Amino acid sequence: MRPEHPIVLITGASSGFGEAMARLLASQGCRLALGARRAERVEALAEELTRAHGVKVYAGAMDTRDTASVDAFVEAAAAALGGLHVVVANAGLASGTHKLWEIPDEDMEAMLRTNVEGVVKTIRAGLPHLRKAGWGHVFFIGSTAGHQPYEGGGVYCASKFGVKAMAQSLRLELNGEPIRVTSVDPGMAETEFSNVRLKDDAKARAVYQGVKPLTAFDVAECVRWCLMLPDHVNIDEILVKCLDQASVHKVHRRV
Ligand code: NDP
Ligand code: 8X3
Repeated sequence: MRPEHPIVLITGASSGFGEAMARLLASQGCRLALGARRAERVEALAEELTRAHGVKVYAGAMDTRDTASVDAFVEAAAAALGGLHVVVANAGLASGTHKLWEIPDEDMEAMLRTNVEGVVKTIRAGLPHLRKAGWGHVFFIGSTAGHQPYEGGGVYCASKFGVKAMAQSLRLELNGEPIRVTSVDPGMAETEFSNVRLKDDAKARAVYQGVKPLTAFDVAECVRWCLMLPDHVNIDEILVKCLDQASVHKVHRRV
């Protein structure tokens, strides 16, 4: 049975969706483990949330591309919090908008290692704790890019199609165990995502010009809702876009 206040581990909690999930779930009384490479950000967030909501929050540096770093973070978090019920494999990024024939190795490797390998490493480390707890929920953060490819996004889209495949495989593999598997797949949302991808703040702002995009809290709310449903309900996948985005290629702009 789902505990009233599940213990939730979130990767990529230093900004965007991960930070918003931390804020929302702390307000619901969940204990949290927050990881990212920028330790100072997650540590400050942990302090703030503990002060505001009186919940226990473990925070630490971790790099999802590195097995030892992920394993150490997950073990320390579970020890500090008394176990884990939920893993949110959120950390991810896009790097550049190169066509397939021109993408530098560095960008390709950053996306595949973080969005595919990092997700595997996170879930592989977390799952024994969910099994031990006797109840669990694994969240993948996919994307519309995992449903519909677009020019300049070949490798990012491949990584998010990969996320979809992993979520579907894991759900089959865990069938019969008390562990839910959900993929939340957002469209355009204004976070640090485009700043990281384009490495240019003005260009990043232009992505959302004239549009009312999703916020990080809209995506966090999808996670909260799936998590709080009765035990026998599993939301496999949520494809969530802002009203202005009818598809990857059709976005209404007020200019
Ligand atoms: P942000 O850039 O705001 O957040 C990304 C988070 O991932 C940061 O906390 C970052 O922390 C962390 N991260 C990146 N690489 C690593 C790593 N190697 N190890 C640990 N943490 C890492 O973007 P979003 O919140 O938008 O992105 C979150 C997820 O949502 C990603 O998987 C993204 O692909 C996906 N997504 C985003 C959409 C959007 O339009 N914004 C739409 C659909 C999906 P740090 O740099 O401190 O390590
Ligand atoms: C992020 C959304 O459209 O930039 O996954 O790929 S998009």
